[in-house]
Amino acid sequence: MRDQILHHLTHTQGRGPEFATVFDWRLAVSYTVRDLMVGPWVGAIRAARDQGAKRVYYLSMEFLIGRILGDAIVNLELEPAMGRALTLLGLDEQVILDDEPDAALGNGGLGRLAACFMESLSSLNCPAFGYGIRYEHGLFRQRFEGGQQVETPEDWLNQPHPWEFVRINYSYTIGFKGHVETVDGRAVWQPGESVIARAHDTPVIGWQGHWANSLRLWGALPTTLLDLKRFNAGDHTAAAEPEALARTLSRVLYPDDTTESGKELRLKQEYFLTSAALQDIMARFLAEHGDLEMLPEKVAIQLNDTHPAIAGPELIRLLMDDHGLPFDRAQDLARRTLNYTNHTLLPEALERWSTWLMGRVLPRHMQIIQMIDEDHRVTSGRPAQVGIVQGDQVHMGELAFIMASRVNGVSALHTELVKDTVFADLHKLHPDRIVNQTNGVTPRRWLRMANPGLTTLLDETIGTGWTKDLDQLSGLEAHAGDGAFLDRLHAAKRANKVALSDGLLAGLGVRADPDAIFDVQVKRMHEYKRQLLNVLEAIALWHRIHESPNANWTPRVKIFGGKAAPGYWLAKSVIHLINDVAATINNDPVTRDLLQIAYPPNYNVSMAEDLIPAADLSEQISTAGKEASGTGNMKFTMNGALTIGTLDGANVEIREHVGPENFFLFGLTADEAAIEKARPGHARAAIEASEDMKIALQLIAEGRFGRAESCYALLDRTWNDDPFLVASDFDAYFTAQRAVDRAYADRADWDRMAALNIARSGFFSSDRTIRGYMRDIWHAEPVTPA
Ligand code: 6GP
Repeated sequence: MRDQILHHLTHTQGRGPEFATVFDWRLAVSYTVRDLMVGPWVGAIRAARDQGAKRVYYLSMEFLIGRILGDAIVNLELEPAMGRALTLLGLDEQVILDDEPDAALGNGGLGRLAACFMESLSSLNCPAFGYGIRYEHGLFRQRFEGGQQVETPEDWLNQPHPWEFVRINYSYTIGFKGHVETVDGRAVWQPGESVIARAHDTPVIGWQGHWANSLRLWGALPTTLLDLKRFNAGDHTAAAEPEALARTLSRVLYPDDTTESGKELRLKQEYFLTSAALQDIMARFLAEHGDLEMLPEKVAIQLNDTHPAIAGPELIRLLMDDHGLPFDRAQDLARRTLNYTNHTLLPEALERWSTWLMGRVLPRHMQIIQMIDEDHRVTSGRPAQVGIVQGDQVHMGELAFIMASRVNGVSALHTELVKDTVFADLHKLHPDRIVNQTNGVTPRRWLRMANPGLTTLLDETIGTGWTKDLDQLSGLEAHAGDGAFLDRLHAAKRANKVALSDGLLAGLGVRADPDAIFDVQVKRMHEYKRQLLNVLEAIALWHRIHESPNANWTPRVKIFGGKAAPGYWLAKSVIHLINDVAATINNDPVTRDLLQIAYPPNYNVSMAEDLIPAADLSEQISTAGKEASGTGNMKFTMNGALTIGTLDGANVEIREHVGPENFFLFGLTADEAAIEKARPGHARAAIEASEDMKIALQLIAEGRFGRAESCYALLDRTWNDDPFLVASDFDAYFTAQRAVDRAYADRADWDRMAALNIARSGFFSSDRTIRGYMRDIWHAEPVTPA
């Protein structure tokens, strides 16, 4: 290992050890590890082809991968050899690992789920490709200035990315605009613009290195590099225009989470990904099987939300216009090949494009969409309001549904709500189409890699088998009454808390006592996720401590993390409020040993890997009915945090699995929330009824935490509208938090509950989820390499 690292340092990086920087070493280490991925990778691709296996294709506008090196070391089981090699070279492993920028090609849950799925697909030997866009700039970096979020561009590709292989021979032309002609009775689309999509492959290595699939990300290139005529005429800037135009397609990730952006560039990005992926899929399929009728038998395509929903019309277009199939055959084959996952019910996230824009950017697809819509109307006898094209809008949800074999929700509750709300009419027409696949997360990254202390304890207590069969964690049940085991569990958690306190939190100037409750809410900033409820509780608690400073308070460190979409000013004003409240409370001599608030900026996958293993309490407090599933909630549970949460998304299933006595439940149910929201004056009535809530709002309005003006809109919305029922749930939340205080004070009992949370978290492995997709949706089988 040491020699390989030195070899790559010299021959790949072109550096002598005495001149090498951390970056040089990190690349040399990465190439050394990558070398070990290539064998299984090529073997997997060969085995899938030789055995004529069905392939799974996961189309996603987002892959929120994070760092790759540490994960690859874990999956290839290179520890402790790597540790020894680096010691021999005089290098600090943590410094090397931390040098890698996060691959942040996603916003939040949907993108991180895609990354967990890629890892599980490889760990389960399921032949698969992930298809996405190779954004030059991933999710923006977040800083705080005067407590307010400031965004700066992210530039992970400013340096060589050691994990990818550029495939110049896998390039496809992607057209836009232009017009459609009819030649010999066949439609011929003459695009007015085109770009090249070029493949960049990253191997995704599965657990124990038996299998690796490809994450194939498309970069955009111009069809002509340079307008030479203009260049020679001296107009150098204009000469580069075609290049600049094409490159914008893969330049930036849209920073919206669960909101639709409605921009022409976004539609073009979605089509760019989808068309490149489908052309690639068809090329591979046709090389292996001549017969188009075999498509559904050999290809399963999963659409990660509606972002790639143009796949329906695109696949029909390829089958009709390139391969000469009639519409009915093409549509039938496409539908039997495609599936769609819905990730949110929020109305602002349901993608809609004007027929005008769709017709202008993708004229042939607009025709095909109308054919699909008309065919569906005739064959299903559907009511008028159910169509894809409604008025002058193309509804991508309806399009995805109508063109899918299976439509799935991401938790049991969410799937029922999908049936009852957004797709109620279509569900009645196609009662077997909607199925549930509750989300999961990969235990390799989120437990074995992120929490080495707990991993050692687990390995020593129940063996290492849990890593690939997370249900084996149930073996811990037998130890939940064992004092020595619980002491070790406590010590492992405490060590993570000390590391967090001395590292990230100390860097922020927050004094975090490792024996306080570490209470963590990390996720995108969104009104429905109710970070506002959490910070209002902090204010009310602060006030209560002041009223009786000598009461028996349980010390608490509240930790927030998350980014707001740049245009989402309400979410941004919550960030501002949290930072202002922290500045006041953290320096209060009366309460500072009892309550601290930390909001480290730029929450990302790497920060999650530090925060989650150090958490005692997981905040999952969305308004019931709004969080489709959640996946952070599962990571916390696996790492032995207890949850305070509503009956929302996968919280419902987490509570069922860990047992209601090991979960702090509060708040309205989804049904109750819907009724409460419809009640006129609910916000004001709830506030009037809650002393603590009233005081918290009053302290903000008085300017106790800095300029109150910056909060007026927020206060106004809470008083008059409160669409996410912060006020209605406030007292229940406050009371549940006091139950948490009491429970935490009984250390042995808390540790026992934490142990049971871990022991019963096996269901939430993404391996279980992927097996469910393979069985119920893709009808795909694992493959053994030769
Ligand atoms: C998220 C959901 O909000 C979250 O509840 C779920 O766990 C996650 O998807 C994975 O299924 N949705 C998004 O991130 C999103 O952008 C369009 O939805």
